[in-house]
Formats: sequence, structure tokens, C-alpha cells
Amino acid sequence: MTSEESLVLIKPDGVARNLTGEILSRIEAKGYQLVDIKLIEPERSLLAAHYAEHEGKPFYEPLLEFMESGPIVAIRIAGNRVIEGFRSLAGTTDPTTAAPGTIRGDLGRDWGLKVQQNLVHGSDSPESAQRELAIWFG
Ligand code: RTP
Ligand code: MG
Repeated sequence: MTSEESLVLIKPDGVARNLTGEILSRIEAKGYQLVDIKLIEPERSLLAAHYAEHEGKPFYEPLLEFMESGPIVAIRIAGNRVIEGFRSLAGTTDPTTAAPGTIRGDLGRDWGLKVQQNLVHGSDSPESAQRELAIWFG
């Protein structure tokens, strides 16, 4: 068993729609451990560090504006292959076509161009997880 940690964010749309409990339930039901959790309204500099890989892309500015639009729940989770496993729970990036049974597929809406409103973020590799956990939890 390879226990590892990942950073999960419940984005402003998830918090605003009162889906925090629903999303946490799915994480807990899967058997992942909640190691740390906080509600946070981050500075732009934190968000810029988090999304540095997307700087310069067309959706970068709207994405940062969206992420500044309300509180975010940041969660450190642990479990066997949790990085890959949580991304599987979350579903593909665009909620419009994310598979049923996933967080984005079940709870996301068809937002047209606003792909950024996809409820959650999950680290995509061990390197990203370490980098992102340091940014959000120090
Ligand atoms: P995340 O990083 O949030 O877990 O999502 P992801 O890996 O599935 O997607 P990624 O490619 O890393 O993109 C980061 C976030 O940017 C927004 N996005 N908007 N075409 C668009 O308008 C677009 N593409 C991406 C989404 O919020 C995505 O989660
Ligand atoms: Mg990503």
C-alpha cells in the first residue's frame, strides 16, 4: 500500500452552493483520511502560485477572478494512491461531460464557457501535491 497525500480544494462555487458536506462525504466514504482542513479566502499571490502552470493561457485571468469570488475549503487528504484516486472521484475537467458518479458529473452544471466552475481541484501528481500542500498549508 502506497499511502500518499493530496491537496483538494472545494472551489467558491462548491462552497457557495452548500456542497461542502456532500463533497467531504464522498471523500470520507471512499476511505480517505482528512488530515487538515480550513476555510480560506486566499490572496491573489497564493492563487497565482497555485496556478503558475496556467499563466498566459486564455482562461488564466477568469480562473483567478473566479477563485477570488468567495471562500474556498482547502483539505489535506491521505490514502492509498489518493492523488489518482481523488481525480477519479472528481471526474474530468468540464462538468458538462464528466461521468455520472463523479463529483463534477453529479453535482456540476452546464456552465457554457465557464469551465472553471467545476467545484473541486485535486493535485495531479506527487510533485504537484507536495508543491500545492506547501502553498496552502505551509
Ligand atoms: P484542477 O487543476 O482544478 O484540479 O482541474 P484540472 O486538472 O481538471 O484542470 P486544469 O487543466 O489543471 O485546469 C485548471 C482549472 O482551470 C479551469 N479551466 N478552464 N477552457 C477553460 O475555460 C478552462 N480550462 C481549465 C478549470 O477550473 C480547471 O479546473
Ligand atoms: Mg490541474
